[in-house]
Amino acid sequence: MAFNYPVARRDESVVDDFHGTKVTDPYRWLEDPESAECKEFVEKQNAITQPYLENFNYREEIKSRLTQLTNFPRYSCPSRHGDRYYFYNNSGLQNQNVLYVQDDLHGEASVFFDPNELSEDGTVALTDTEFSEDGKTMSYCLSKSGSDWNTIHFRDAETGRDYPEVLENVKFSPMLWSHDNKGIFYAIYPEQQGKADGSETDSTLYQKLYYHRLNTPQSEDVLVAEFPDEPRFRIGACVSDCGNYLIILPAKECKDNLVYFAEIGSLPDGPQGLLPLTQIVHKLDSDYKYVTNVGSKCIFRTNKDAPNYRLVTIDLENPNMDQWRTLVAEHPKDVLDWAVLSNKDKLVVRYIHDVTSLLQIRDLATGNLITQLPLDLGTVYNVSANRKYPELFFSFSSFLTPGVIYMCDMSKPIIEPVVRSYFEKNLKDFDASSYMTEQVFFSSKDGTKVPMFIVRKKDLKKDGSSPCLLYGYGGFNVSLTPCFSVMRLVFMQHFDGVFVYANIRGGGEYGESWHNAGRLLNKQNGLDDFQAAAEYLISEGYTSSPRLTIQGGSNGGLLVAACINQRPELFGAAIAEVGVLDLLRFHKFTIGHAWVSDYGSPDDPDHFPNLLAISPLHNVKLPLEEDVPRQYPATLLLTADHDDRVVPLHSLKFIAQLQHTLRNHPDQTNPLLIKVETKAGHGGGKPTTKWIEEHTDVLSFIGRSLNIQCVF
Ligand code: X99
Repeated sequence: MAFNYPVARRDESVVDDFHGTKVTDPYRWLEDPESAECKEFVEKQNAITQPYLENFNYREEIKSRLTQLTNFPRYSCPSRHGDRYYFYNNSGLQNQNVLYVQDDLHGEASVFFDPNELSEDGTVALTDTEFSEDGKTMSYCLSKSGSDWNTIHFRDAETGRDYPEVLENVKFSPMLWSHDNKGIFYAIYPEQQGKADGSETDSTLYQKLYYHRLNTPQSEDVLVAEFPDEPRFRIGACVSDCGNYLIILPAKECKDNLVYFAEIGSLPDGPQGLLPLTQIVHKLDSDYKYVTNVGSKCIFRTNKDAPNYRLVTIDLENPNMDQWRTLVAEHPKDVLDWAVLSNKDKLVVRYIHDVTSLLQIRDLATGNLITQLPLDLGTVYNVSANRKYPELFFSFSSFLTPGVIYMCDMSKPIIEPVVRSYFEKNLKDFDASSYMTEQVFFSSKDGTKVPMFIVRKKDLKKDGSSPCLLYGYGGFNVSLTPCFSVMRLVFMQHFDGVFVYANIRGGGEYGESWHNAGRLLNKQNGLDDFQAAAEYLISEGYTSSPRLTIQGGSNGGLLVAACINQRPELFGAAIAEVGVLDLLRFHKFTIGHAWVSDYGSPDDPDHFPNLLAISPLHNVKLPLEEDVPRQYPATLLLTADHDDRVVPLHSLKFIAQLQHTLRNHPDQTNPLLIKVETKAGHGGGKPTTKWIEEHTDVLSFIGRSLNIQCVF
């Protein structure tokens, strides 16, 4: 099939000089999403991609099967505020989860907040809620079209009525009630010139922390903390469990933060201006998260001198580092992922152990282990705990388990999880018992053992004939732990496919050292791991190159795109979603400047050569080696017009470069396509209809490109 790709103008006059190396950027004009030329480019690309995706023979079957399998009720953990319990539910195909309220855990639940009423197409999402201490008021964030921009609103929990004020310019903000129930601390960015709906690319700088009094206009809000000398700081914060302290945790990049605190408990009328801050962590060299406190003694989770993380007690009245006390020491192998307080004095601690969750209950005073809860292999992905109440809820899921909510009574002498609800025990026409998950540890290029999950039919023929979907991320200390996905079930059942998660370096699966081994000048290690994962799957007969698809999003989109440049012959198809693909310009747009902790900075002469060597946009070349006909795998890029996390220009410039390089290459019969979704962003808040549509596209692309005979 010949593809008549749109011709994109190349402006060879745009040349940057990086430390003496000249780099041409011919598609700089694609960086302006408002220009007519850029809009026309997007339209023309969508116009060739859409028919390709729609003309797959099994598209309708795929879509109806995805819809059918998605249609089961899903719940969140309940949480108690005041005298009532709140939880989210999705009846199956609702675009957005609905927040319900009930008077007791067994009582009738009624709708408290239904985001589906906020828009016809489900593109307005409820992204965060916080209740005041007395449970009387809920503050909540709304975001439109998947943007990171939010507005904050307030609702009276008893009457269900909203307060009049709306807080604007909110992004990456905490939302923290003062314990007098009178208002919240939250963070804003300065008003932007021009558009500020998530379709713009302006750098996000100069965040400030404010205090807002309930039932007053935003214009009267009080500035409580700012760092004018540090424009890149994002101001994380917590109000301590006792209500006495505001703990401020500024971060410049995607790792490491400082710690400051201010006393707020003794301010009778709330903050009146900038709070006097006491700094207790002075260097940006480790992560610190507030867990809880007893008086002035605060417990933090940190990787300071503990790459697998530990819990440390810091006395705010005597905060010198030599006075810090370890409460729970670092485990030699398992990563202490988070800790929360439940029922006065019980710490609930999640560890990552060989990429699955362990859940432990520990004593607040000593840190000693009380019990480890029995769990299947999978992920504890959500917990609801409260220091004031004995109920603990947590949710569990895995590759073949849609979800389970457990409850524990933490006041009992023996703590045992009891199932509160299964999302679904029997998925329609899907026999989970004929599938299995195995974890293997393959050797990467440098001999490092890398874990990977392989999910497959028990009676898989290991003759290389199976389609395989290999997924990775590999960055930012993020761990890919088992989770449930209807798209992957459809791939396994109807494409006779194997689904794989590769836990490559750069992630957080084995703590800071695993992250460090795949970031900055080590970034290539993660790419090598992913390619070694593919080679393992092929050599063990799980699949073969023409049947193998690689997929990743965001940093994982970079992974996929870099891998097709480096090993085009190794993969049959590639799907790079919302990827970071221009590693010489990423830091100039929205929050991109925060990613230099993983990528390094193009402005740094030590990092520039590494970025140039990896950057997908700068490494597209004709795959001609040893006179063997070669081509790029069938490639689909996905992005969206309101993605203000990774702006769409990355994908636009990369597809232009791919098509330019390969359009006249006679061996390139595989398609090189992009789809730009509208009224959508980086992924958060995406309505169910759009997820189903997107997964239909992904499966149709794989099916059609790899010529898969689906079984329905
Ligand atoms: C970020 O860029 C972080 C963005 N972010 C915040 C939030 O800084 O989402 C923040 C503060 C408070 C609330 C919510 C947020 N991240 C997160 C990286 C990966 C991450 C990201 O999105 F570290 F996990 N990337 C996109 C990195 C490259 C591609």
